[in-house]
Amino acid sequence: MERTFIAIKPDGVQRGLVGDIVRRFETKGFILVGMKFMQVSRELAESHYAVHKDRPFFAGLVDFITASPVVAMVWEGDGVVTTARKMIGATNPLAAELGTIRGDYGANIGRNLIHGSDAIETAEQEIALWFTPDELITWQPTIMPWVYE
Ligand code: IDP
Ligand code: MG
Repeated sequence: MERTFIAIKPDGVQRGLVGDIVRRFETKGFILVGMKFMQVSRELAESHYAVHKDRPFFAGLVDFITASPVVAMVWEGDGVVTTARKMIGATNPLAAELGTIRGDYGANIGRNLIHGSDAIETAEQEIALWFTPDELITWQPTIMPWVYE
């Protein structure tokens, strides 16, 4: 089934939003297949955000992501990549719809709380960058028939 990479950024952890953010994905019906609390190295941060390496905010972004621990996760479900992005909201929290994670809790583009893969191919690359295969668990929640027809 489709998987996506989600990370609660240092601001989300520092602000005590881990439980709320995880709850949103759980109650939506997505399946958690990997999760770790970790300090991000500069090397990992620079690889993860390599696509933005020439942007003016890149250095600040790497400093921010490595400043304090993050919660890295992999979630699974039909359409999870696109739906997770909808749940996360627009990059700038001031433009993000209320009801989204960034729309509800964010007030600044440089402190937007959460990362989510932007496409299935990107998700596969990011999952491979952040997790080893043995850190991902394929399992079937017993509630599945009540969430998926
Ligand atoms: P996304 O996280 O919604 O996919 P991207 O455009 O891929 O947004 O940017 C990656 C991350 O870089 C953003 O989530 C945000 O943390 C940071 N970022 C993007 N644009 C800016 C900016 O103009 N100033 C500061 N940080 C930015
Ligand atoms: Mg992006």
